[in-house]
Amino acid sequence: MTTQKNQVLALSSAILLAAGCSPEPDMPPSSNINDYRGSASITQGIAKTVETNLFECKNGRSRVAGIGEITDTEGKVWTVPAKNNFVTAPKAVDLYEECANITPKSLADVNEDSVPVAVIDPDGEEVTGYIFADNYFELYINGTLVAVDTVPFTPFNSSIVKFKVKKPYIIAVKAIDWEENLGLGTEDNRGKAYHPGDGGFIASFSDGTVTNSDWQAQVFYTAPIYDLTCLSEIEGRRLSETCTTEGTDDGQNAYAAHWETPSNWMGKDFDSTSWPQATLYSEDEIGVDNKNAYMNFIEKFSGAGASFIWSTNVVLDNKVLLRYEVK
Ligand SMILES: [Ca+2]
Ligand SMILES: [Ca+2]
Ligand SMILES: [Ca+2]
Repeated sequence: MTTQKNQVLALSSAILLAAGCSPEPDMPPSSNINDYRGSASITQGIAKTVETNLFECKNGRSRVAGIGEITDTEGKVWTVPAKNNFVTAPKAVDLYEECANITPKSLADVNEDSVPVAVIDPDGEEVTGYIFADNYFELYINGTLVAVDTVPFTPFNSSIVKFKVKKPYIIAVKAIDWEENLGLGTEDNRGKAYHPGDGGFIASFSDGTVTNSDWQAQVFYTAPIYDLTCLSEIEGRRLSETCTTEGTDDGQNAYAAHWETPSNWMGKDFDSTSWPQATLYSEDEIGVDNKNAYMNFIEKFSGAGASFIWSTNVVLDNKVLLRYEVK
């Protein structure tokens, strides 16, 4: 095995040398920013911090949730990890939120009657929703922003929302996998300064709606990318499944791919037919078994038949928009 591998390495080194290339492992990314031909706008390196921290945990530890801006090669400015309404929007009621000392052991310890009802249709049905996001969500019903997550990054929390609406209606969610290294898609974690964190979103609603593969999920920000040739696009799907972050410590020079967000993406009339179906992820893949914000209410998540959803890459895709029509 080792001998075969050495032969292959020797052969590829010989080919690289013959082609005039260096086989050194620290060679720069094999694709240049100017060679990229996909539909994304590409940035490289760290963003300028424009908001140092959106959230202070008064009761424990939280990761710094900043906002950054970075300019692409055409002069367009991108907000990372994403534009959001955290400061101004109505906050969801916490099911579980350590920083606010809200730590019920189960739903029986939650006063669901105290949750305010967002009225979309006065003669509609009242619906209760249970939401867990890694890391942040904004929930729209028929284009109206009903509530946003109270914790942008960590600690992990969960939320309860209520709204009154008539069927059919559209649920639209902006989901953000937050980042410490703004513009680079990474965080200091697991002994690595540039660890790519993962995302994930799960919800169930009292009218029987659950997150599953019938939802649509489109990505608008992918990072870190170390070799732009790993990005591809097939029939509206923005793919990064062959992208790897293994074997690189050069996180400060990572590329990021950005796509423009349609202004009415959350609206009832928005045409999302080109968006891919959501990809499903297991609880093990998201890593929730040590998270009380999820496990204490699991009856309303996987126990209700809901699945974790995201776009095709739950690690590198950091801003994902979700849509689902409740018929
Ligand atoms: Ca959160
Ligand atoms: Ca990520
Ligand atoms: Ca995350």
